[in-house]
Amino acid sequence: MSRTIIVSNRLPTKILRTDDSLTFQPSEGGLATGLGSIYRQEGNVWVGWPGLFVEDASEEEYVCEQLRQDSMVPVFLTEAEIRDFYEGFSNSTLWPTFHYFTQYATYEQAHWDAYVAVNEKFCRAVLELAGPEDTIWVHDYQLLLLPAMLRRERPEATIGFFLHIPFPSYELIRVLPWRTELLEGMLGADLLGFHTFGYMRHFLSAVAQLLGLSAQNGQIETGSRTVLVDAFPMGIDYDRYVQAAASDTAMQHEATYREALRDVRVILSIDRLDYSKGIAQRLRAFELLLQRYPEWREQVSLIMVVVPSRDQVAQYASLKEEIDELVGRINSQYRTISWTPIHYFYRSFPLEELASLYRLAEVALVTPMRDGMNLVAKEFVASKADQKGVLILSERAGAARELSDALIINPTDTGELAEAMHDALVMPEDEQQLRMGAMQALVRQYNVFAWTKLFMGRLAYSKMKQHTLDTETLKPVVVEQLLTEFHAAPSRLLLLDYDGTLAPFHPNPQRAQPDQELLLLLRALTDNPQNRVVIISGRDRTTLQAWLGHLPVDFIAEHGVWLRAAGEEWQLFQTLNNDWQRELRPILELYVARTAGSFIEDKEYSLVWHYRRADAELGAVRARDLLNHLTFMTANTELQVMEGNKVIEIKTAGIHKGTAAARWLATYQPAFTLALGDDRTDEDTFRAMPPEAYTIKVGTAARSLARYHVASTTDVRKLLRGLL
Ligand code: GDG
Repeated sequence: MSRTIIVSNRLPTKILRTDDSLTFQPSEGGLATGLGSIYRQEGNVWVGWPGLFVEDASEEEYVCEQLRQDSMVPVFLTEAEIRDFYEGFSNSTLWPTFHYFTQYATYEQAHWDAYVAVNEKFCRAVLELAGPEDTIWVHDYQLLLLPAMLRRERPEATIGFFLHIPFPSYELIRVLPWRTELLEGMLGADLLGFHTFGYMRHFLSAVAQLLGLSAQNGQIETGSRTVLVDAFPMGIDYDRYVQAAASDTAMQHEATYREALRDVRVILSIDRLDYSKGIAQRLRAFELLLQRYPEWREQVSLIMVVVPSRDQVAQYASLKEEIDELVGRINSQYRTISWTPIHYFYRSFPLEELASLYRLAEVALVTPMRDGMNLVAKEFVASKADQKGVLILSERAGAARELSDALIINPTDTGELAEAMHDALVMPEDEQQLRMGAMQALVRQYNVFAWTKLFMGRLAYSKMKQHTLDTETLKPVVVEQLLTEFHAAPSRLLLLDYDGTLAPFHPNPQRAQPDQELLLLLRALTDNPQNRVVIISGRDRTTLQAWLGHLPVDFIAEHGVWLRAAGEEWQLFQTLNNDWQRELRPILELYVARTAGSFIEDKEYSLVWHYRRADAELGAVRARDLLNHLTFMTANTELQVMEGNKVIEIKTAGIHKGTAAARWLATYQPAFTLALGDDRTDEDTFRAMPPEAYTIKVGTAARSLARYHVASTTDVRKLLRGLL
């Protein structure tokens, strides 16, 4: 039976050591509350840290056994790992960077090393559990490297990844010394989920800028797989909050609080202790409300719950001091014998007590500086059975994208926030109900079950899509068959594309000259008189001649325009003219001027605009523009506009690698044919091949006419070495 293995840093249960026994408790935090309701279904398992340092093997065994009964598998971490991996890299490097607090970020090599090591530890734990049919769902910023680590061991596995915090602009990501490894780590997944389209856009931009991989419709071609990227705003277990708010316990608590508060109106805020949550700014705004509108004094109190979190990280300890100091100052200044402005709790509450606070409050203040989603906002909405109450929500919480009926504010604008509190307190009941009703409909429908279903559905779809678009991977059995046929054949034709096939791309095409290994390989292949090696390239003949002309290889240059058999003269495929270059070159020059880093390559019978060195996103935009422009200019002419790998080429229609390759096939009538290529222009070669030929696409597995595919130029060379 296939099941889902959920992997996150923390298990949804935390284990506390009390005197001489261990107690198991549900852990707080968005992920635990969100997925806690669903993971137990259908034999699923949750892998993560149980929040305890085990003392000996027997305790470890006991914990494993207890957790196993609740479908959990612990990954035990040491104190040093928690210090360097969790408090260090996760919470002092990634968390501040991803929440736009780079001033708090540290960059410690030892923390990075621990991050790699702990991700590996998780990898081993998952591999031990996961069967080939299982789906692995990795969560959050502590495990960014895990998808690629799993992929390395299990190339066929189904792996999803969801990021619960914001994905920041490329400008912040680029600051990280380990940015490439982190992005590559994430790309090991088949599906990458984010809360909002904004985060997803930032991720795609970072991948384009830093890894040079562009995306279309949220699909990234990594070279070996297509990775789907999408936005899935996470929901809550709606009914659970409705029921908790309606429970007897919640109502009893509410009654007790109400009695103590008398008729004072309540504004509520609930967060983990974190600088991203805007707690201090919120306190200042509340103070401003009391200054600007003295009539609210003794009428309104702020109940502020701050759940202790990460207090081992220095920044959190000083934030705690700042909050303590602010609350003390405001309370001492405004309080009266019978009224406390701020009721401040630095601890966590059981769910029913939390629910009673949601019931009690007329206004919820959810005003983070940055927040991936923020589930408290949705829980407040779900708890309001009578639809009375107002949500004040930061525009920088992911939830603001959905909850547009909240009062949306900029959390740094203290004045705006104070005004929003006032507006909320005077909002007519029918307007409150209208807004709350609309938000409830949304939060009810897009609950955590819908979220999981949507994510899992897309993950299955991405896997299915990979398979239907795939050319078959060149597996060892096929290689064996290929070698047998090759060695048995008296004459063999090898049609080899150059860039991206024999040699990797270089930002400057003129620097992609063959290395020693390649030259020796081609020399050895041509030493055997049974082999005919044809370099079939879009490059100009001068370059090919200069780089490889000393070898007894044949050439098809400029996409079939120029041909040369080994030891003979260059000849044109047919008589051609290039007068059109005079008219079209100025257009390309315009695009060079508008796109820094792009340039023109002149060939005798074609023109090429290269944009590999341009800003990735700008390059893609300009390429689309130029394509439209040229399609218009070349309509009803004998010219053809082709899109290659970060190039756009104009050339005479009807002459391509395929027509030229067909000439070689007709002349030599080889007993064995192998064609290798990486981009669209090589599809013409593949199309011209007889069905028994071995056609192999290099790079992405996306749709190709080739029968097989290999990942990289390294694999190509390995295959060719096998022919020696
Ligand atoms: C991360 C992202 C994203 C809080 N106090 C108590 C308590 N809680 C529960 C809340 C809520 C959860 O903790 C907090 O979730 P948030 O979403 O507000 O924030 P993070 O923990 O920072 O979570 C966040 C989330 O992941 C999910 O993707 O929304 O943006 O930062 O469920 O109710 N629960 C109990 N007692 C408390 O005192 N029982």
